[in-house]
Amino acid sequence: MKLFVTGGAGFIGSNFIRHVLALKKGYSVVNYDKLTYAGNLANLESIAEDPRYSFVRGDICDAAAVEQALRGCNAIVHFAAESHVDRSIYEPAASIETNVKGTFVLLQIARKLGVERFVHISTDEVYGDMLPGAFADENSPLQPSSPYSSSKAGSDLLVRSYVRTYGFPALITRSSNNYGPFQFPEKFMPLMITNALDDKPLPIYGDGKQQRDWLHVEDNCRGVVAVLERGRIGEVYNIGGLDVEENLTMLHRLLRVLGKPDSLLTYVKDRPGHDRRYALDCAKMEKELGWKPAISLDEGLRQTIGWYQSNSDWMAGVRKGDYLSYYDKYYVNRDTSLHAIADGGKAPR
Ligand code: NAD
Ligand code: TDX
Repeated sequence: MKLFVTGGAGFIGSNFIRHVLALKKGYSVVNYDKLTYAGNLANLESIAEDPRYSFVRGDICDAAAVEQALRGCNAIVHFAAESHVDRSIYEPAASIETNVKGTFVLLQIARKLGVERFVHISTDEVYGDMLPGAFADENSPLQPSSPYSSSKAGSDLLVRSYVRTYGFPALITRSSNNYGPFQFPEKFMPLMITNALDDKPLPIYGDGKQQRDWLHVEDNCRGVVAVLERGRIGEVYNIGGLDVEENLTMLHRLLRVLGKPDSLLTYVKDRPGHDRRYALDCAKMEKELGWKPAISLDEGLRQTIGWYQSNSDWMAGVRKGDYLSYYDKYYVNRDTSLHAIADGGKAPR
């Protein structure tokens, strides 16, 4: 099986490539990635010399480049995306371009070249807010709230239309919040862990009572392989950690494992349109594919914190340049920047 992985230099994609090469002897992987701010080849150092692995730098919106790189591959696992909700609120254009148009380009070329299976990686955010106590199953309505989640929902619908209209062999996974090694420190878990390690404030949006379902990235990778190999064409599969926590509770858990004081916690201006609760019903994955999460939150948090503690070089490599200006603009000067967005203008540079 020759796999074409898009976005393989990002957080989940790089974990997925290492997972597949370690566990699936008959697989080779072409990693196709634009290397945006979130793409980092250092994530793949451990397998860079594996003869079953190759890397092509390219944009999924570039049809000619996709066609050239995709030739000879049997299947696609499509991770590439602008994946951060906050950035999609501050600068929505890139999310729409990559997540919607990029997925369209991939579908077109994959159909032209006769790709046998296409796994589209989506998110629980397409379901929008869940009411207290409620869980989204695969038939729940799509009610996305942010430019990011609406662009992902748009790409899911495009995939669905290709299955229905052209008989294209695609499947969709929708996972909850992933955490684990190699996650870029703009997302909750790595941002809080790395700030806490430096005794910097931990910025909680709004009242911190929003709920998220947390999934270790390794469990997600195992789920994606199950869908790739055994999922039914045209189906959607929810992949969640079955562990829904309030952000504040999660922060306290992190602080306990890190041995850091609660006084680091700081309330900051809320994310506009902030979804209150995500929660997934994952019975289909268990019933059809025998998958359920195997890594408990306690174990996953200890392992993840340990990874950040022992990979300070990796952290120093990503927490510089653009990341520092991003942090400055949206955390240090958060009120001014968010007011400017609310006023309809762009935040000052
Ligand atoms: P990430 O931001 O860490 O990585 C995205 C990767 O895509 C980067 O390597 C980047 O360089 C690449 N990329 C971006 N635009 C591209 C383009 N136009 N052409 C080619 N490559 C491009 O993202 P992630 O957290 O690893 O998420 C991967 C996928 O999983 C995304 O589709 C995301 O929507 C989905 N997802 C993520 C989570 C999560 O918790 N992180 C949860 C559910 C679903
Ligand atoms: O500094 C912060 N403070 C804070 O309170 C950050 C970065 C986040 N938060 C809150 C917002 C959310 O309620 O923590 C929660 C998690 O935030 P993110 O890590 O930004 O994740 P989320 O918005 O839930 O989206 C994630 O899960 C679904 C991924 O980023 C998406 O790619 C995925 O589709």
